[in-house]
Amino acid sequence: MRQVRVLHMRVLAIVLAGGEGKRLMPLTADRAKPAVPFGGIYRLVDFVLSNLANGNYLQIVVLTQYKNHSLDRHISQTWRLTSMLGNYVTPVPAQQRLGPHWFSGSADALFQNLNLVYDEMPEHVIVFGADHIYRMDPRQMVAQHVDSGAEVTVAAIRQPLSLADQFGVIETDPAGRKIAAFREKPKDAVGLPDAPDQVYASMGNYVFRTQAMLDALREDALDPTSKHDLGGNIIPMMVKSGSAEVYDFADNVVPGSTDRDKGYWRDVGTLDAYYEAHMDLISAHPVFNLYNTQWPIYTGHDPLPPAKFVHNDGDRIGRAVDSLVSAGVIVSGGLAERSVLSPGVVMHSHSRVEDSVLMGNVKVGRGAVVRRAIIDKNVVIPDGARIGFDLEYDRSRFAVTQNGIVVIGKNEVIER
Ligand code: ADQ
Repeated sequence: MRQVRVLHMRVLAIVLAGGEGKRLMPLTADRAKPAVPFGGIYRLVDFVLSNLANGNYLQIVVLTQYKNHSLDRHISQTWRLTSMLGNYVTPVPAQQRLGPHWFSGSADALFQNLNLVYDEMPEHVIVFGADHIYRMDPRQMVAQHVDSGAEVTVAAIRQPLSLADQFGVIETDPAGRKIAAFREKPKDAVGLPDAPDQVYASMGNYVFRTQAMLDALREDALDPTSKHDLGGNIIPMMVKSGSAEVYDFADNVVPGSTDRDKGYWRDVGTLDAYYEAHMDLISAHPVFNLYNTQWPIYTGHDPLPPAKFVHNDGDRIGRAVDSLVSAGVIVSGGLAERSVLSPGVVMHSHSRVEDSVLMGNVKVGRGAVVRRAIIDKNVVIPDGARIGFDLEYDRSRFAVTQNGIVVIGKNEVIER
């Protein structure tokens, strides 16, 4: 009965994809954070869009703003749905509809695009972020939201207390799901009663009753002191009015998921988190399983020839082990270990790539060695270069993260 009711609800999905992603620089130097490539062939935005599409929510608008060209192109080319059944995934760039200013925060982005909501007049609106790696069946969250009668439902997951200042932190009433307090990125959070080293963190995914969302956004728009931020202003406002509930991500069951990857969710907001999420993909029993065909992650890329491994002879090795290797890759007498090789990567003789993420068309010269690095598109590593060995030297020319990962930006020219 519950399923039938939920299936017949009119639901509009809005994906917030305007984030600048400052902490992912240089990967976000000329693309929006949700357009950052991930896992060889994907872009970050593909994960949320796949979750919505697999959940059969197929009226989707994607709000973009910052450096949106590659994001708009990716969405328009990859996410073309047949419009015959009224389905669409539409990128909507900031348009200054309400005056000569860009979006000031995520709530302002919604407010400036309310015409999209009026066009559909849905009963409920799903508002999801665009920069997380996870599988989630959004129908289960919508079902709880509809059943409970909440004005807003916020998806939440347990996270380490030490990361509390990166998240919206939720306190529930002792009886369960009602949100008693919501604080955006608090510096003084305390742990949960049953786990003092953990907090309950907002995933930045919300389901709103449409009218409640409209009322809250209008009230917020009139407040000159507001930052017009969903986590900072709208959700705390709705918590005060007493009908905000939490959806526990631990309850979400995705078809085909294993004990190992159930409940997997990564905010890849920093370079180290982005790197670690890649390492989660590559082991023999990955913590995040890209190969779950019951809940596929969709994307699109050029029709490339199959990956090829040559020159496995004498003192040369043309091989990749414990790695993800995309189409169009040529490993010619080089060795890749525990790495992600994106389409068009070429490794030449005697080269080695270890524990690294190589994006599209990276060329690794003869005898070059790359260790613990993220190399953005089109970079050419010269013959004999060594990346990731002398971090002081690397720091003088590239970004090096707190954990010692060397990051080389798109198209950068490298001297040996
Ligand atoms: P943050 O990710 O820090 O925290 P924010 O920078 O607003 O919040 O980004 C949220 C989403 O909105 C991202 O997908 C981003 O791309 C997008 N976005 C940001 N500004 C936008 C704009 N002006 N227009 C369109 N899209 C925009 C949020 C919540 C926290 C929660 C974490 C979980 O505020 O409460 O814990 O997400 O990662």
